[in-house]
Amino acid sequence: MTSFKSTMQFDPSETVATKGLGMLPSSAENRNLPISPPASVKDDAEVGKEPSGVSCEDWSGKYSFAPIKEHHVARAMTKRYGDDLYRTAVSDVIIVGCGSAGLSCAYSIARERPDLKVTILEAGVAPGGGAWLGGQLMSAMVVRKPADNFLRELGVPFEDEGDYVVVKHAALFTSTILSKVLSFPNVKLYNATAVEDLITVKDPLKSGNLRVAGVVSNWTLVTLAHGLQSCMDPQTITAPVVCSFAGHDGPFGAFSVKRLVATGMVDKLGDMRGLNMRCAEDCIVNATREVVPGLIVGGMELSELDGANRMGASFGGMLASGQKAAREAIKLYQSYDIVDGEVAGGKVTA
Ligand code: AHZ
Repeated sequence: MTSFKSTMQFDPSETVATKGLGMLPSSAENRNLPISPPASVKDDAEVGKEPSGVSCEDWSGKYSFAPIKEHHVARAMTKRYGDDLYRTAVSDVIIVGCGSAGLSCAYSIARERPDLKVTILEAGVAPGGGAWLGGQLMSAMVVRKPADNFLRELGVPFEDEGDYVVVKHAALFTSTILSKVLSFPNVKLYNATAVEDLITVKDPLKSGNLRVAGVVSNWTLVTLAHGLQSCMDPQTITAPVVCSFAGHDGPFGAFSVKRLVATGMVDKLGDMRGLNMRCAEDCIVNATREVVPGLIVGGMELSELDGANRMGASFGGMLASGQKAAREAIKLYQSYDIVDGEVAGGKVTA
């Protein structure tokens, strides 16, 4: 604790214990902390001066922001978050997990069907899953052909190595697709938000069957706090189609397929097999499908359901699995008669 300068007056007679705040400075030296501003500000008269009300991009020491009040910021965020929650409570497609497969799916649906409300839920603060790096914390991302076509479509540059291409940094792929996904007006991403359960209802298309009709979610911090306190009731988002790309097993991984087993909708998991780069990617892409009514599974989550091999640091299969899931999701959506955001039956074709 050397450089933190507080505007709080600190009473030297108060100890950390009496304050009850473990993070306050406690040494004698720190009790006489200087009051802001930082030493770099030369003129004390400037401190606390109200802004002129005019924004000015003058780099000669006169840069000044347009005025703001604290509640403007608070309301700018809460109003939009509230509006988003209200609007997406009934979505058209929900995507669970925002790694390379989930992002590829979101991009492909949002681009193809700008009229559909696509809602993504990502448990982590940073969307992107494992696709910020290649393998073993190395930068480059390997993508086997023909998934290079998708990179071309996104405008992600790569080096062509013959049967595969290499993006110089995985983060270049992830930041590019993420920026495109978030720019679509029909996409909402809730990050730091975990899917805690699936909504299951009677399937109007097949009597006696259950279908997945949405997700139950909570801010991830609240989900994790369940271990410490009693149950905290969650939120719901419904949609005629849910696509899950929660990755292979891990603290949060393979979430939806594990839940299918727990609820009896699927007998058991096949469990991801060892690495076989030669066949794993074709297998995941070709098997990406609706696994129970209303739920499409792709990416590495599917390997846990099907008992398929992993592929290691080769990403074409994730991109193409997301693309395939998008096609399946649009096909499914179009096949439904949807009333008030719910599947009421199959579409009657003339
Ligand atoms: O945080 C998770 C990650 O960002 C998120 N996620 C998992 N459970 C969730 C839940 N609610 C919300 N309950 C959840 N989000 O899902 C994302 C999964 O991303 P990923 O990169 O782990 O999976 P992917 O299938 O998109 O890509 C896998 C990449 C791999 S793993 C692998 C190997 O191990 O061999 N090879 C490749 C290419």
